[in-house]
Amino acid sequence: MATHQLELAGGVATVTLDRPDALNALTRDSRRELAAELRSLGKRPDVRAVVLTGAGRAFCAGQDLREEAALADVETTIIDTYIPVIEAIRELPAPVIAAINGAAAGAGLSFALACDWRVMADDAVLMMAFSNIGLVPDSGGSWLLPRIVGYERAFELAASGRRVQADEASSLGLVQQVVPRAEVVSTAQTLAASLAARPPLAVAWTKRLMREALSATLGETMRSEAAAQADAVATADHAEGVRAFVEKRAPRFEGR
Ligand code: T3D
Repeated sequence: MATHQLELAGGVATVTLDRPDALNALTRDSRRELAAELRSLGKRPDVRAVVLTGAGRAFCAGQDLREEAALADVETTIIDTYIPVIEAIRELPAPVIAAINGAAAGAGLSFALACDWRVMADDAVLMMAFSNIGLVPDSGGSWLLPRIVGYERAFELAASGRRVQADEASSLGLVQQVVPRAEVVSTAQTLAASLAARPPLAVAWTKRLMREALSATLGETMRSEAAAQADAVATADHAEGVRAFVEKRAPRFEGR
């Protein structure tokens, strides 16, 4: 049985984790299938934005604590099945928007934090659940969280394992929008559609530049920008953008 669903509409791919009876908790298979799906979407020029969400009342409860194989060879499991999901989100050229429809806990929260934008349901909770069961953050949680909220808040959230409600998540900058639960996916899809109408190469290169800048120097970043700008200037979308500006009309970007 499929562990997620995929819907494509107007350049927007919506990936829905689909194990609602287990709060979309992650199994080896579900992680492998999700990483493969995201990598495959990354190769499709017709996919210009991705929404990641969960079926039922949760976004993702992290590792499925009832999966029998869970504790076997954890280091290899993390390297082989968790990290590829995070890397697929980060390396996907199109923006990835998390539509946090319900609880996001443990690695499920790490998946959301790896996304480029987060929309959260007003009754959802975020939880660095790892320490509640004697574990440490994984799937990039130790790297992502301090970069979003600063070291002290990240440490407190991870060490306490407490629930973070939507208003606090918003004030900490953990999520960018809070909306009623019934609107969380449509809000993310509307934003995704607006991003899908933007010049896809410029958006993809902007994502890459800013991601890389998080662990690069100013000098390195400015040189990467210069190289990317040389590529951007040569695109048909740049020519179309300038033409549309001069002709006072909306541009039509084709991704080349
Ligand atoms: O081993 C390795 O691979 C290492 C890597 C680990 C990565 C990780 O992600 S570790 C973190 C694992 N996740 C958690 O510890 C989260 C556990 N869940 C919760 O804290 C809460 O359930 C939630 C905050 C997610 C939601 O709370 P709430 O109050 O809305 O729901 P609930 O009543 O706690 O849970 C509802 C049901 O879902 C319940 O089952 P039941 O009693 O109705 O039969 C609960 O056991 C089940 N459930 C929730 N989370 C998980 C789960 N079942 C399996 N695995 C889960 N992670």
